[in-house]
Amino acid sequence: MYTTDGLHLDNTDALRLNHRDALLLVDLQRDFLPGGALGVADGDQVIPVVSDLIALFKARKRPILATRDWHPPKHCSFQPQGGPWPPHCIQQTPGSGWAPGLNLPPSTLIVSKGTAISPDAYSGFQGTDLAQQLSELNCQRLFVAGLATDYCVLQTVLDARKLGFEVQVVEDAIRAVNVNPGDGIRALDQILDSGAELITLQDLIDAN
Ligand code: VGL
Ligand code: ZN
Repeated sequence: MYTTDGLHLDNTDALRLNHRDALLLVDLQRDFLPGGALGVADGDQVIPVVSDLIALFKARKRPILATRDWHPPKHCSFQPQGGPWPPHCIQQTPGSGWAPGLNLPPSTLIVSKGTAISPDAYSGFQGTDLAQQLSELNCQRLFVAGLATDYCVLQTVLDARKLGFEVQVVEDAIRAVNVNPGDGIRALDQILDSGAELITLQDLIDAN
């Protein structure tokens, strides 16, 4: 749709899905849901929103990629090893499994991170072939959703911007850990400062 001056594209056109778009889901795992080893408050509330995102990208035959935290039992980020976090997302345990209700299509490209004892990896790009996979798919713009806003979503978005991707973060499909009050808000500021944009599921539905 054109604006009244007939010159500028509005958000509706900007958010219309095209052949260079991909959906990037971040760490939608049991341990990051309420009751999990590293539960994010209201983390479960993103699942229905993400399900709608998955349906949209699947219908448009656009790639869906999902990162997962995939730690060995004595990972350096765990408190017994001197790290900041309770043990979480240990490989092959229920806590590292996908969130209940998350219906990833069989074609989803899964990217495991933090798989060695050290270092830790908040960004889905760190120590993985995510950038290479996206380049093979000829992706130029990423729609990002998942957990947690102030750690893995933030660092994944910042790396994506450094690598030159356009990034749209679906604000109602992310939640923050908020170890310190305000961390989630500050993460949104950093996301915007990086040149990424915040949208809602509804924005995307309206444009498509
Ligand atoms: C995460 C803390 C530790 C995340 C992963 O997915 O945001 N946070 N490991
Ligand atoms: Zn972790």
